[in-house]
Amino acid sequence: MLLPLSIKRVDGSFQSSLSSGGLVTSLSGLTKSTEFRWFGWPGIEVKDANDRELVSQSLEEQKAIPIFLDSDLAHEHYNGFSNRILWPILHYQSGVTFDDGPWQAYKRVNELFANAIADATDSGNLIWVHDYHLMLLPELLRSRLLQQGKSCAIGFSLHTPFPAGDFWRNLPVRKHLIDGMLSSDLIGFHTEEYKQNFSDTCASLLGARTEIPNQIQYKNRLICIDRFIVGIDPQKFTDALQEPDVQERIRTLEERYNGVKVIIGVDRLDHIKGLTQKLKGFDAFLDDHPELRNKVVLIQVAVPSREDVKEYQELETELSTLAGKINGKHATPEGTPLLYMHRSVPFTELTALYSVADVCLLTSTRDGMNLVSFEYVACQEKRHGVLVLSEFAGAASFMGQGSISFHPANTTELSEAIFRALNLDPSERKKKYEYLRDFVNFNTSARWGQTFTDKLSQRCRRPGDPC
Ligand code: ADQ
Repeated sequence: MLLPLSIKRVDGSFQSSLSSGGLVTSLSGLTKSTEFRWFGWPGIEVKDANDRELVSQSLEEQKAIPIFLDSDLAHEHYNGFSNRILWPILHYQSGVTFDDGPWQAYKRVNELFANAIADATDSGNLIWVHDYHLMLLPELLRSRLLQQGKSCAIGFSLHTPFPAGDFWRNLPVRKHLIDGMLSSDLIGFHTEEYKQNFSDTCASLLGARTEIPNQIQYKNRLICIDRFIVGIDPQKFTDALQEPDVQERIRTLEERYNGVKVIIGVDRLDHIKGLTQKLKGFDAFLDDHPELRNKVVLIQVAVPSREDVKEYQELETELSTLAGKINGKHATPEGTPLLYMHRSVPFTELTALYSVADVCLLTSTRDGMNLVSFEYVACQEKRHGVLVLSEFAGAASFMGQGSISFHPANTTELSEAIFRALNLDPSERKKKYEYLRDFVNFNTSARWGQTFTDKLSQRCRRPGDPC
């Protein structure tokens, strides 16, 4: 729903820059191979008509078209419903309270998107809707296009898990949302499991027919569903590693950590990333292996995220406290075992950190895919570092053979997984690494986008054909 760009007012004008996050990473990779226009909220309130024109102009070069929203409406939609109600349900978090106000804002924003996109679209265009913020959009869009006599194929991609039917039922508006999605021609999920959960839910909640794999029949329409492997642009990382400033930074970090094994973690500061579990697991590992004191460091980058939401502020407080306790318990005059960085780091630093790390530790309690795992692999050609990946990250369903898997809430298992990763023999590391490298290099974001849009244009040409 947000444009993949942040807008800033500078000296009476507006400047845009690319924002961070998994969806941005995958869609940016796609710009190499596909021509498209982005529609989305620019992230700031712009009331004045002249200013709106300036914002539109500043986005023209990136082929981005702003959909302007009042800040209260945007806040209720984005933080109120999408991130406080829908996001936790999609990630199996219990204790969510439903409020009608945010739900009305969610509906309104989806309507505003439908109006803007329908007006700007020509018959025959492919429309690709992204993520949980816009689940009602396919239905609203289809009816507006119909009113305007336009015919376009609509695709929808969900970047989060889709939970098992019984969990999804917790949401009072559960039927409206999947009904909205079902006006698409093609719906993409990250894994087979999410796809199957969605299909089962459509059958049980809406009575849709789902006997034929990968297709749903509902309200006299045929909707195709499939799994598409979202990826990154690995070349961007291999190119960055050749840059003199990145190489210099790698040398500095290697000197600094000479004789010390580095574990890296990079996550948005979000409950689903299992950061509390990660820190507790690392604490258990340090308890279990006093002989490794001063020989292992965990560098955890926790990228600030959704800072307007109370639950995220509370999580940040909890993590800083926990990080302090761990260092208080295990630090020596020679050093601290945990470097907890609550900030965004520049791309140069990110690639250097990925490159010098012996292990990448990702502990998601649930995660649609997890692209950090892909990025780490893309930076490890020389070192053959080990990926320790929670079984609850979507990526684990493809990367299992090349990584070490564990249950994030089991601190003993987590501690053992870290120990195993640090002690894996070079031939096994190489074998695992090569498996992951081939997977990441094949399943690029460009391939993901191409596969999805090819299939969507097929639906456009032959809507009644089986999927
Ligand atoms: P995210 O939850 O944001 O994405 P993830 O897939 O791990 O999670 O991607 C995070 C991205 O942010 C990575 O590409 C990373 O490089 C980038 N990033 C991290 N720190 C950064 C920084 N300081 N500056 C800029 N970029 C930074 C959601 C879902 C995931 C799913 C993706 C894609 O939650 O499960 O994999 O979308 O579908």
